[in-house]
Formats: sequence, C-alpha cells, structure tokens
Amino acid sequence: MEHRAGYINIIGRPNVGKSTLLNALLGEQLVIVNPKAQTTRHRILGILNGEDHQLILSDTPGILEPAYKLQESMMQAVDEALGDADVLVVMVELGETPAKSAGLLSKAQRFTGPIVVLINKVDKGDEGRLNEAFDQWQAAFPEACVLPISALHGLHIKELRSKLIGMLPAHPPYFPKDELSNRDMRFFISEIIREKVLSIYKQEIPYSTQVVVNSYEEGPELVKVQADVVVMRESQKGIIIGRGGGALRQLGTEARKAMEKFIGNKVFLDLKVKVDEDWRGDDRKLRQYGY
Ligand SMILES: Nc1nc2c(ncn2[C@@H]2O[C@H](COP(=O)(O)OP(=O)(O)OP(=O)(O)O)[C@@H](O)[C@H]2O)c(=O)[nH]1
Ligand SMILES: [Mg+2]
Repeated sequence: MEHRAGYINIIGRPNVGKSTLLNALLGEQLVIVNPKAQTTRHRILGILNGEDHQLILSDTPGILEPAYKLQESMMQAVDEALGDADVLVVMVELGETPAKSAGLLSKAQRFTGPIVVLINKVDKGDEGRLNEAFDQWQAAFPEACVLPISALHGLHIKELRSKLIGMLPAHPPYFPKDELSNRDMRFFISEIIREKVLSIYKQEIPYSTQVVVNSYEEGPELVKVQADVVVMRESQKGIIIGRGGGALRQLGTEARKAMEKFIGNKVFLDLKVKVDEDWRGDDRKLRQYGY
C-alpha cells in the first residue's frame, strides 16, 4: 500500500477562519480561535494520521504589514509555511476581494506548487455574492481549485479533507503516527490563557500580552499549572488585574475551565501578572518567549 504524506499549509488574512479550519479538519479543538484579529502568532502543526496517509496541516498567523518585531516574527512564520508546503491552502472570506488582498496575493502567487483557494464563511452570504467571489478568486488563481466552505458550520469539510489527502505526494510519514502536533502541552495551555485575554480585555491589551507557563505538573486527580501573564507596561498590569482583582479572577476562572475541557482533568491554576518593558519590540525577548 502506497503511503502519502505532506505539508498542507494554510495562509490568509487575519480573522478569515484559518484556525477554525485546522480544528474542523482535525475534528478537535486544538488551536485557539477568537473573533479578534491576530489570534494566531505562531506556525502550529496539526497532524491528521491515517493508515495510508499523514496530512500535516499548518496554521499560520494572518498576513499583515508588520508594525513591530512580534509581527515581523509572525510574518516569518508565514514565509516558512510558504517554503515547505506540498499544497498551499489560500483562505479568504466571503466579501474579501483579490484587489484588497494585495499582501496575500503577492505571497501566494510566488508559490509554484498546487493551490487550493477556500472561500470561507459562505454561511454569511447569498448565492449571488458567492458566485461573484468565486469568479474573482478563480481569475486571481487560474490554476487553483476554488472551493466554498464554512469552517465554523462544517460545510464541505469532509469533501475538502478527502481532496487534500488525495493531493498528498507519495512519501513515508514525517512524524510518528501517534503525534498530533509539533507543539507540547505547555504551549497549548499558554494559548488557552491568551485566548481568554483576547476575549476578556479590550483594545491594545491582548496585543501587548504574552503568556508563559512556568510549570505543568500532572497528578492523579489534578493538574497544577503556574503561569505568568506578561504585559508591556505597569498601567497594563493594573488593567489585567482590574478593580479589586476582579478581572484577573475572571481570567483565571475562564482559563481554568477551558483547560479542564482541553486536558480532561481538574486543573489548579496559579496566575501571576508581570511587566516586561516593550517585550514585543525586542528581538532577544521575543526569542526567549519562543517567537
Ligand atoms: N460565520 C462564520 N464565522 C466563521 C467561520 N469560520 C470562522 N469563523 C469565525 O471567524 C472568527 C475568526 O476565526 P479564526 O479561526 O480565529 O480566524 P484566523 O484566520 O485563524 O484568525 P487569525 O489567527 O487572527 O489570523 C471566529 O470568530 C470564528 O468563529 C465560518 O465559516 N462562518
Ligand atoms: Mg488563527
């Protein structure tokens, strides 16, 4: 039996639904999803293993014009994904036009392998809008296969999964067949906390926050987690904590519940808030935080 394996790398503008798609294709909530843009900051692999195939999906940060060093690192993650893709998945959302997505186009059109263009969030529009979008994206990528989907509602996801498996080259597996990601539990735990920061706090706070998991100890009945919420300025620390500590308590409770769901065990979460001056603009600090 011939084995197929390869990298299917998903790129697109912020917030179009790349992480939602990764989860939908895997059939589990591996990576964080949020209505705010710039949720994903890293390239994260999700591995779908079958007897005769291994589909390695890459989630990537949304393509933007970088304004600070963290965003530069995010765009390096996108370039890396463009470099090793066997198949490139270009995700757009209904209403997005090629004319307005110059950054995405210039990156994707450099890719010489097979491309699948996904028009996501088709649940938000009617047939007329979809036909118009279909023609525009097919014209922008004449060689590509263009497919309408809804990652959130699972529309055409099964068909897409089969199609992607069929596009994989003959290759032995790249990873052990029981591996689901290139990231470890500490990473996903820190992402769960960051997702709650995105949903609880406003404006610049989520974009100035980094989460570090210092310890993760699995006991028989309880997992103990100690993590730092790192912000850029003293004033932001005050906002994270909130009046009487209320906001931090809410963050802790919501993050703990999400972790318990993810791990399938009870969690004791100890959260501390720290200031690291301008961490997102400093190469050395970014490297230290894993960017
Ligand atoms: N209506 C609708 N919403 C969707 C669909 N897919 C994703 N969304 C929503 O779009 C928002 C962004 O989804 P994400 O998966 O975080 O998007 P992303 O492209 O990974 O975003 P970044 O990581 O910020 O680049 C979330 O609120 C999702 O629930 C869809 O098919 N239909
Ligand atoms: Mg994402």
